[in-house]
Amino acid sequence: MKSALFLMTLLSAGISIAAGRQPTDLSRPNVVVIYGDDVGFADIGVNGAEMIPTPNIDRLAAEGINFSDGHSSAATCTPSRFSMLTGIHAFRYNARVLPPDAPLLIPLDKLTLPQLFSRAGYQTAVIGKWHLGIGTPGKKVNWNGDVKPGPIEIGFDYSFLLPSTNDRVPCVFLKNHRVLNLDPADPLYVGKTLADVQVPGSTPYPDGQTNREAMTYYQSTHGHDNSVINGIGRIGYQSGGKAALWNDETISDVFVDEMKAYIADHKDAPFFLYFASQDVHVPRAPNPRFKGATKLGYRGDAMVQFDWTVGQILQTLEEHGLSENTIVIFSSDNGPVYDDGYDDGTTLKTSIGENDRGHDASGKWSGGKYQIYEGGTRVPLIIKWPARIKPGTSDATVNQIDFMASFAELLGVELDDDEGIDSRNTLDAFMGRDSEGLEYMIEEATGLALRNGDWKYIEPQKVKYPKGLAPFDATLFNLKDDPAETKNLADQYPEKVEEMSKLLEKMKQH
Ligand code: NG6
Ligand code: CA
Repeated sequence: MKSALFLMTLLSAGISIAAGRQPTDLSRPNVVVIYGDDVGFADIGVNGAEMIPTPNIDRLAAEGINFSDGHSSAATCTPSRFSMLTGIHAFRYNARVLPPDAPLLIPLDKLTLPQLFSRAGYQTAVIGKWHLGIGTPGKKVNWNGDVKPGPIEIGFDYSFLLPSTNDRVPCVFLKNHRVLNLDPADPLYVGKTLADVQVPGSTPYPDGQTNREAMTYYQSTHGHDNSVINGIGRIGYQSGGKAALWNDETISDVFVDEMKAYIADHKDAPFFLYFASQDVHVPRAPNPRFKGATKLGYRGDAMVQFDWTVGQILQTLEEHGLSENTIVIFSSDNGPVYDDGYDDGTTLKTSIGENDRGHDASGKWSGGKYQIYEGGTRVPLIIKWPARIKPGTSDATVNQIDFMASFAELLGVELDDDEGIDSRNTLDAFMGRDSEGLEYMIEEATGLALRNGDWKYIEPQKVKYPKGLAPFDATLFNLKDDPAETKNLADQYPEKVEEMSKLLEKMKQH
């Protein structure tokens, strides 16, 4: 950051705040990132879902740009969120899906997206699922005191969190540094084993490994058999904190109420809101008012709940007269999964095509969550900004990791060489002015792949592919003719394999 520019940015932002920002200040639009969890490319009507009505998301798409080749940085949650918030590939930090009591993963000395917005004079907030760890490595977090470092320390001015995932303990909300509604007489403990949370004066929840009958909501199909809370088995153990427990069926309502309050309080100054829904991650427990909204049971109904959430956000912006000059981004952290460890009726039936009772959540793309196939990272990506963006569709290759450099460009903030090192300025593509987007793009799952237009090179994998390819084969697909990634062209185009594998190695080094 060049200091003169920094100062200028601060000054101009300060002036516009002091004067009461006009909603027409196009240099400082509000930004709301609506982030879904495990929402697949074709879980939304506008991308082909026929069995799940998503009228609000479809309206958002009609009023913005719907990207056909938009990507999360990785095929699981923690890595994608890490990359979106830092502009750094997760594999550089060995970022994997975090356990419940993991320390903060984002280094405190790295520029983050909220810090970037702060530099430009914004107020920033995160509401929703975090899953990036909280606390200092090697030190146990005291859930009964100040729970940190976390989102506040990496740059958010306000945070209201589901700290890990909805299938991991602790099953409580965290407002800034404190557990919400915690009764000091019933302290909260979190750990890996039951012994960790067997603390005098505190009562652990039933252990699913010895009390499967406690899982009354639905049973787990794999894992999810530690503490059973609200009749649902979780990953990790918890004791105490009973008054602070969330109700799985009202988590979305709580986040929506938080969003409404936040926007009402911050409507007069530019804000960046990262709204991270837990929908449609397991355990899917949509509010009973959505029951039967689809024929697909919990997963489909949770998706309808998420669409309702999106509608609430759009309506709140409208009510405050903020629609015109707010950038709304809708996307997801990774592709879809059907059975992800609970017996909620969602099943993958490969025998009838890769789908759940007729609903193919990744559309024509193969695979989904965890996988290096396109379905793993090619997710819904919609960007709406009525004041500046002409509605339409785009086939440009774009990635969430590039939000940092692109917003830096938009806001006139200069990044230092060591900030957001993997983030590229693709603002023109995000705004619909460039129909190509990225020439090369890394996709991350258990291994890496490199995209170059329709070409996709997948480096030799350590894990077995679901589709019968040998784990150590390099593969090359052409997505134009073969979107489902079934025909390995590596032998036919050895020079393309050579070119792309070399480039991928180089990009890994940075
Ligand atoms: C896995 C969980 C899965 C989900 C995933 C993380 C089991 C058997 N599976 O370990 O249910 O929680 O982690 O999902 O426990 S993510 O969207 O947060 O990356
Ligand atoms: Ca996810």
